[in-house]
Amino acid sequence: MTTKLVSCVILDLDGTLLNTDGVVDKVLKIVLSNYGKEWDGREALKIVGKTPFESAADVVQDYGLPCSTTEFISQISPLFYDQWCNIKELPGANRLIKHLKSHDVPMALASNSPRESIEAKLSYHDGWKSSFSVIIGGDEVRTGKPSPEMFLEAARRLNVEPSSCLVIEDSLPGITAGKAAEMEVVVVPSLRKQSHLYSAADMVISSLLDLQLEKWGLPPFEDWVEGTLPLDRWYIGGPIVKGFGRGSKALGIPTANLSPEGYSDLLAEHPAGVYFGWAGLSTRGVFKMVMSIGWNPYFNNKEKTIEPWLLHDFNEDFYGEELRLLIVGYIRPEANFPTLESLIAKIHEDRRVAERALDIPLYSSYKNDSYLRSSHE
Ligand code: ADP
Ligand code: RBF
Ligand code: MG
Repeated sequence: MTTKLVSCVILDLDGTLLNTDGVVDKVLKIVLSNYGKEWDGREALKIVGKTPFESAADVVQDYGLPCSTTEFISQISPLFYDQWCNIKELPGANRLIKHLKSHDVPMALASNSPRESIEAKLSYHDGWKSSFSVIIGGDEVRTGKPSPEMFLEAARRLNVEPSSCLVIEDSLPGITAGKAAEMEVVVVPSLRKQSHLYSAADMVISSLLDLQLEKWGLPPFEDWVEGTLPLDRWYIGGPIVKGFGRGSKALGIPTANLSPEGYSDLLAEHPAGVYFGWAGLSTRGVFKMVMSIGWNPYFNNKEKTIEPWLLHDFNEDFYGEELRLLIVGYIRPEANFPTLESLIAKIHEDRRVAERALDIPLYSSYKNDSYLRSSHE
C-alpha cells in the first residue's frame, strides 16, 4: 500500500471520534414507537454518515411515517439534544487528539452535523474543541458529504493543499468526499462486515488503536511498550460456560468463555482484537491471560465473543467456576489466516508478547487488584 505524506489531519466526529450509534438507536426507538413502529437498526447502514436531513428523510420514507421530514426532525431534535452528554469517546479518540495536538499537527473537524450540535457534543470532552484549528458543520457549506466541499474548505482554512491532508472517517459518504477532495483517506468503519463499501479508502483499520500515523509521515505514537498498547483497565467476569467446543480440539488452545448475556454493552464498547491482562479463578488463584474479542474471522462467528486463554496448565476443565478478568492492554486487531497452522502460530506469538509484558511493572502491579481475588456471590 502506498500512502502519500501529509501535514494535516481532518477528522469526522460521529462514528469516528464519538460512539454516536447508541444514542441514535435510543432516540429513533422512542420516536418511532410513538408512531407504533419498531426501530430495528436496519436503517443504520443507510443513514450512517449522511446529513441529518437525508437521514431523517430515509427513516420517514422507509417506515412510511405520516409526517414530513421537517416535522420528524422537530420531533427527534430535542431528544438528541438531551443525549449529547451521553455519547462516549471511541477507543483511541482522545489518545489521537492529544497526540496530534502535542506534536503541533494542525487538525480540522468536518462533520455533516450542524455547527450547534458539534459544539454541544464537543463541550462534554475536555480539551477537544481547542485542539481543532478549524471546525466546519454541515450547515456551514452548500452541500455536505459526500460532496468534497467541506473538506476543501477545511484545507483552505488550514492554509494547505488538499493533497497534504489525511481524512479520518467511518462511513461511505465521508470516504467519497475525502477522495473527491483528492485527500488521503483512512476509514475506521463503524459498521462491520461492509468492507466492500470501503474499497475507495487508502486504508481500512479496525479501530483508532491501529492507526499508524508514520505511514503518512506524521509523528508516530510513542506509547507502545514491547509490542503492547497500555489501556485504561477494564473488568469483566462471570461463570464459565461452554463455548464452540473447538478451542482445545481444533487449536490446542483452550479458551474459557463467559456467557454473552449481561455484557453486550461492554462487548460493543471494545473493538475486536487481541487483548491481555490478568485472570482470577475463585479457588485457583490469579493467572496471566491473553484473549481475543470479536467474530474470529477464521471461523466467521455470528456473535462477538470473548475468548480468554489462561496462561497456565490446569490438567482439567473448570466449567461453572467464576472467572474474573482485568484487561490492561492491547496487542493487535483480529485477523483472518490462510491456514489453521498460521492462526495457531499467531496466537502463540500473542501468548509470548502477553507473558513478557505482564512482567513489566506497568502491567504486573495489577495482579494484586482486589477484583481478581474477591469472593463471589
Ligand atoms: P469451549 O468451546 O467450551 O470454550 P475449549 O476447548 O475452548 O471449550 O475449552 C475451554 C475450557 O477448558 C474452559 O472452559 C476451561 O474449563 C478449560 N481450560 C483448561 N485449561 C484452560 C486454560 N489454560 N485456559 C482456559 N480454559 C482452560
Ligand atoms: N481467531 C481468529 O479468527 N483471528 C484471530 O486473529 C484470532 N486471534 C486470537 C488470539 C488469541 C490470543 C486467542 C486466545 C484466540 C484468537 N482467535 C482468533 C480465536 C480462536 O479462533 C478461538 O479461540 C477459537 O475459535 C476457539 O473458539
Ligand atoms: Mg473456548
